[in-house]
Amino acid sequence: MSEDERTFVMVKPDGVQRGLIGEIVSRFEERGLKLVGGKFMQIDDDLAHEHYGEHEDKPFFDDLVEFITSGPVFAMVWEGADATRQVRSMVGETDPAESAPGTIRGDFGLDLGRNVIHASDHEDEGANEREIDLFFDEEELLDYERIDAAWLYE
Ligand code: IDP
Repeated sequence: MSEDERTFVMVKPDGVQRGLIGEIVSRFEERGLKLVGGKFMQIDDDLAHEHYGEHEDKPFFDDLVEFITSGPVFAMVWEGADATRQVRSMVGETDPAESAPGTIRGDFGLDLGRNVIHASDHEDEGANEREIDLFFDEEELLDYERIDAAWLYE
């Protein structure tokens, strides 16, 4: 299993407004994942349409675009073994009401339309790379060793 798999994660406007950036970053850091990119930014209409394009025909699409463009988000790239699947398991189900306690959505959310965080879908092949490319330029992703790397992997 590749230890340099990268995945895209974003604290949504509700998570930013509720002061959850630090808590969320801590969870991934403590798990042993490596932060290789981070950007505090405002998503514009075009980027929102591109990022959520697969949901264009859904009844909630307009509300979703309005919400995700409504305030700053914190976009990140995390790296580690099986990163996409591991991050999704830490995030929980799409609906916070269905998410187990201990997951980010299960601990911090109650409503489907305010679920705090986005993470690339591990069941959608290549979604992680597509989303990283959409939000980050290659030179914004940094290559370095975590000092505890030797203790994180056998
Ligand atoms: P995901 O964020 O868990 O990958 P997706 O199915 O890709 O889930 O949906 C993208 C986002 O759209 C969700 O995180 C949620 O904010 C919103 N969403 C999904 N389904 C609904 C719905 O039925 N009503 C309102 N919002 C929804």
